[in-house]
Amino acid sequence: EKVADVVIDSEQEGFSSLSPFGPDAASVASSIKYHSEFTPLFSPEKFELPKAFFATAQSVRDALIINWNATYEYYNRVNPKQAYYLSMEFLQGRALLNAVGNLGLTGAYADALKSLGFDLESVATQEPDPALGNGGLGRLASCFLDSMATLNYPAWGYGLRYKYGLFKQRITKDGQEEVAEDWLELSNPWEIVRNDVSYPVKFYGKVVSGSDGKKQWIGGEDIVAVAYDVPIPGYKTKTTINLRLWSTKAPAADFDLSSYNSGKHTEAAQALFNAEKICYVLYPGDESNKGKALRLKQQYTLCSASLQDIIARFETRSGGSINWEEFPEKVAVQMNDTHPTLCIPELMRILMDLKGLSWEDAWKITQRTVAYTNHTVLPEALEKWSLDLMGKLLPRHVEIIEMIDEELVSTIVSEYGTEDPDLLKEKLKAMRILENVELPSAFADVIVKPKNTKDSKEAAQTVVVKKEQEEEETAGEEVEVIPEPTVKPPKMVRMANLAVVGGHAVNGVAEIHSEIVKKDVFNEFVKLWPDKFQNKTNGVTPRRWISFCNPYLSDIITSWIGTEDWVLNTEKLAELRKFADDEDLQSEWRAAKKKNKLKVVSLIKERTGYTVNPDAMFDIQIKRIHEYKRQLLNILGIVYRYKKMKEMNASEREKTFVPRVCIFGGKAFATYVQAKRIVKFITDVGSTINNDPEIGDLLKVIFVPDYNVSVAELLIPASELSQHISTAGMEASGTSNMKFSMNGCILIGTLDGANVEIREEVGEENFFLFGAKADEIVNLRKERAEGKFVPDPIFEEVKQYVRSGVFGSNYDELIGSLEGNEGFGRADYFLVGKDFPSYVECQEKVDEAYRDQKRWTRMSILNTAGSFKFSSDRTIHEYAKDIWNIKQVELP
Ligand code: B1H
Repeated sequence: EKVADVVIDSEQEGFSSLSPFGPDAASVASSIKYHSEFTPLFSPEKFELPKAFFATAQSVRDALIINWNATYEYYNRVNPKQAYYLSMEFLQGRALLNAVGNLGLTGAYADALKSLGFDLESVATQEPDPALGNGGLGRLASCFLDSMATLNYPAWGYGLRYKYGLFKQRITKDGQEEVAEDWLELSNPWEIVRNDVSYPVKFYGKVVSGSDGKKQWIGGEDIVAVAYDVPIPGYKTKTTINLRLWSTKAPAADFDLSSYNSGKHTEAAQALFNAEKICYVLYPGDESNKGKALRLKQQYTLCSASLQDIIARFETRSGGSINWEEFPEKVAVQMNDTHPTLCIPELMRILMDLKGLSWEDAWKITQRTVAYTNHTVLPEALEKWSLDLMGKLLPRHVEIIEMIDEELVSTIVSEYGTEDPDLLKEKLKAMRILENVELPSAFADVIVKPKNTKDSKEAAQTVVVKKEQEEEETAGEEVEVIPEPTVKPPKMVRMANLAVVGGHAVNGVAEIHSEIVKKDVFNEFVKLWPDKFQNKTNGVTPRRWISFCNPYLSDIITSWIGTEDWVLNTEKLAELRKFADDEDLQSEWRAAKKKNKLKVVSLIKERTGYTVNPDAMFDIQIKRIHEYKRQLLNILGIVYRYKKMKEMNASEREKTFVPRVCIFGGKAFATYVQAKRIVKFITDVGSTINNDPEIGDLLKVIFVPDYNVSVAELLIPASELSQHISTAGMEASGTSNMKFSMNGCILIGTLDGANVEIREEVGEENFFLFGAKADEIVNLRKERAEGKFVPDPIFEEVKQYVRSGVFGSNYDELIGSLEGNEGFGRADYFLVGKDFPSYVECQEKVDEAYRDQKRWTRMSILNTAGSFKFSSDRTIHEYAKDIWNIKQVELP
């Protein structure tokens, strides 16, 4: 209980044996007590739950910092090639149980807290869940950090420290309501602010040329990015890597003291606010131009600060003899989607303007350093920035991007020649980085006036329709009349194209997705550079997603396999296969599921007020609310089931249907109107069904508000059926599908994203498949557009039932979007109507399988046993070998 207990002598001990206190419960308890006294968060007299959490976290942090320092020192000494994962999102989830679990101190902390009158689990739930991400993309980044540390890869994450995470979701009678998520309110015990690690970042201004011809960017607005480090411990290793998050502030000189003293207090602090607001929220609404500019500032801040930091480290470790050609041998930068694509022009700028390299050398280095992961093929999600906006905010970067675009045009022209102008035009249209921008002057004459191609027809559509008279005059003639557009389409920068051109590797995140990337989205680039394109099927960390969130199941796995090695070597899970029919394993397996379900029964009661039956099948769909993920298909399936129930008498009903608790969770983007309608509809259906005394426990529909990582950690272990039912070809991978499968949950899904590979691994008889295939979708949409689609009568029946007002009114827009209803929608773009019959039929098969609990448990065991491929350890090994070219470095 004395400070002296935590004194460390690093000189004598060497790094490996450093620990702030012994691993026994008594030492841990004294460290917690020490922090409860000396960490000034709460008034000293109260040692209650919130304070117990902070004191415990501070004590764990001591251990992490020691390992962090040791790791940093060691990397500095051996100077290995290091990978940097740049991401606008990290969805870390709570850190306490993960940290003590990875440190192997769970037992010691549980006992220590018990001796102080607390239990570890309740202490852990005091931690705010930092939501610095939207969904799968951010959570993937966090799983990757866990695997990098666990596998001893020298790698870091770089992101932004948003003051407010993704909004807190409230569910009211009007649907979703968003409330600011002030996760830092009580401070964040895991971060270490590095006031000495800060970099200037600038915006606006102008570019000037020096007498030596060198370009120099003079910024118009200057801010400072400050590093906040979050230690990331590996599992059963001393390696503790870093997640460096940038926060923004104004340079000290920007506080206008004389204005302040003359009474203009707000004006005096304007610059401070302007700088700080960059990191206020995760995804600033970008409907307005100001919102767009802010998001672009965020992206640039991440890229600029991270690269300055990486370069400074490279220079330090080069020890005075800097050879820039070696940069790609020491540094790999992975761009998590296109959000950090400004890395490319920023690295070029730094190398040329600040370090004096030539364009050619800088370009070679940049290309060898960066790589890009694509996470979506939805056209509306492929980022584009207005060239005007970017030109104002980042004038030098736009010059560099124009130059990259010009070199690309040159490559395309020399590859395809100029004989066939139509072909050339097509290639340029697909590949150029700049959109709606004239060809660089050097190429202006290369392309002769095109014939009346499909393209020029498209252009004509945006234009005032030609007079009929004119059309008559030209009918049947070969003369081409290309009308002048009246409104010029906006000039845009296509970030994905820039990322493909500027990086040495491009990867998709599941096999089918990577194929679509190659066949569709970047097909023209694949023809130019086939070797750039790869697949890296996503994975999830088995530490957080089985071991820590599902201790009941983990104990069973360990006792049947005979070792807990499977946490690191997930292929050992396959050994469960031989016990799939063993009655003892089966009954233990079911008992564990039941215990997890009971926790969710309490969660549901607490969050929604509904009481659900733990013996019913738990059927779960949790993910961002999006039309392509088709929560609407799920809820309409439930509505149909309810209608059928209502048509039966009680005994028929019980014979026909397996009791189910259908659980939804997920947030709709605040301005995504249709997604918010879906949330409202689900909750409306829930309030009708859940209060129908005829139905009772046979069917319940629950919307768990404020879905986040912590809620997922409770729901996934408790789930028996989970839904991954996107329109085929639209979900790049999905990662919750992997978590569910690992936890012995059976999937119902389409052949989309990682579902395809999960089904291959667990066996097709252990996966409920339905729906149209990805390669059929284009034709199906075409048929619809041509009015050839004949909806199945049961789809008409279910829509009619909704319209009859059973669940309330006002679903015209929602149901209208599933029909070719002018004014409302996209004529069922996501093919809910097409897949509805096969979905309903598949759900009948689910009921049938569930009735046979032996069969169901076998399927469940075989899911866990077959999920080993989906460990992010496997994924990270692949990135390390195929893209980053980094080696594992174990601390001595
Ligand atoms: C995924 C995103 C995403 N793909 C834009 N794309 C964002 C795009 O804030 N933004 O602008 C945020 C996120 N997220 C997801 O990535 C895919 O939909 C999943 O299928 C995939 O599993 C996940 C991880 O690869």
